[in-house]
Amino acid sequence: MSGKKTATLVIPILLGLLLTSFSIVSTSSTSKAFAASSTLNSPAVTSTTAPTLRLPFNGSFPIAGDSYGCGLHVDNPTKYHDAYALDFGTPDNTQITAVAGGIFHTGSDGNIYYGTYAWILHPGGFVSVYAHLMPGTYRYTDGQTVQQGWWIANSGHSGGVPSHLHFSFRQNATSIIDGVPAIPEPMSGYRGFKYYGYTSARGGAPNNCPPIDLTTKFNASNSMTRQTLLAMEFPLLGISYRSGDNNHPNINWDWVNVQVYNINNIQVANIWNNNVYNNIPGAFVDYADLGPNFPAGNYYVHVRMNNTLGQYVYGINVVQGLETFVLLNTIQVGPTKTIRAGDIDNNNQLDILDYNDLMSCYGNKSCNFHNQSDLNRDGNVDGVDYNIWLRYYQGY
Ligand SMILES: [Ca+2]
Ligand SMILES: [Ca+2]
Ligand SMILES: [Zn+2]
Repeated sequence: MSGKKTATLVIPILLGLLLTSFSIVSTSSTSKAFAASSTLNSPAVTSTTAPTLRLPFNGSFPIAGDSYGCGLHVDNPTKYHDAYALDFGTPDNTQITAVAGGIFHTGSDGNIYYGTYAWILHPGGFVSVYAHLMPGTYRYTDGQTVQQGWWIANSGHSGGVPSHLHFSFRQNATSIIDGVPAIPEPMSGYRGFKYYGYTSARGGAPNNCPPIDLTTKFNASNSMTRQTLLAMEFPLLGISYRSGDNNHPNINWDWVNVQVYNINNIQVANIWNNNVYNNIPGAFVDYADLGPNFPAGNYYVHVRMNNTLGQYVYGINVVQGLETFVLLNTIQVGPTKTIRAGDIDNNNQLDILDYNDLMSCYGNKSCNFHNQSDLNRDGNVDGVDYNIWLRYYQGY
């Protein structure tokens, strides 16, 4: 797709930002061929016990409006481990059911504001929590084994709250008082219940806290697929809900390649996918499907999106049948991974050739790389894109 390029430096006169130095890098032409379909090599490892979750009730209910991720379900590991808690709008005395099999426990709080609650310890170090239950409706006693979908208690409004079910899920847990928050998705096949808000896994940033969707109902008898997902958010400079940024990119999707490696450095998945811009996190979002039988364990990935440099992310604990969040770097610049776009010729190097490509399009001149050079995706290649490119080039 791209022809040979010459390393000619076009000097811009723009906006007071100056290029300080360039190292001239010679590049060989690389193939830009990519497939739109997913491919997955079967990992030669046996499957492990892990939850594929079912919604914690019978019937069909929406998310409740009385709490939302922007502050109420705080990501505080010493407190509730409830960063990804969900509130469901269940009227009093709705049948509450086990999201997966395990050992049933009861509880009633003094100071954790759960009211009457139940929790279940699941195989593999998972705990599910069901709070604000109707007192006196437990159907099992401490230590009894329950299976997925069994009716464990009735919903209520204990703990001084409006009627709803507060549900949370934790991993690396042995009881109600330890573990870390886990995203309870997919659950009855659903994902994307809501944006979980103010959590470290999503950058810890205040977000725009949009009104929550109170109308979509989630049906517990929806078919459950045993699907293991890698969730990723790709934030790009100049594109977000923040003022001054473009929140309506004119090309609102892009391709992503995710290569998954096990601890022996063997590639176990190589997935080509599309991400889509979502203006709630203000980032391009992708869910890469690892298939139905992907073994739980520790992996690392190499992630690359069109126009961005590939990067490695280590220490990803994949749970079979759940969504695992691959921490890239969300809306705020964080101490972790940083997306670096601006690789306009898409050869996985950020250098003078990309700069020249952008300059060849500058001012919407006729060129070969207009869309790739329009870094904030507003249709124009101008000083905004030039400045964004410089920030990427300099590593912000
Ligand atoms: Ca390049
Ligand atoms: Ca632009
Ligand atoms: Zn809640």
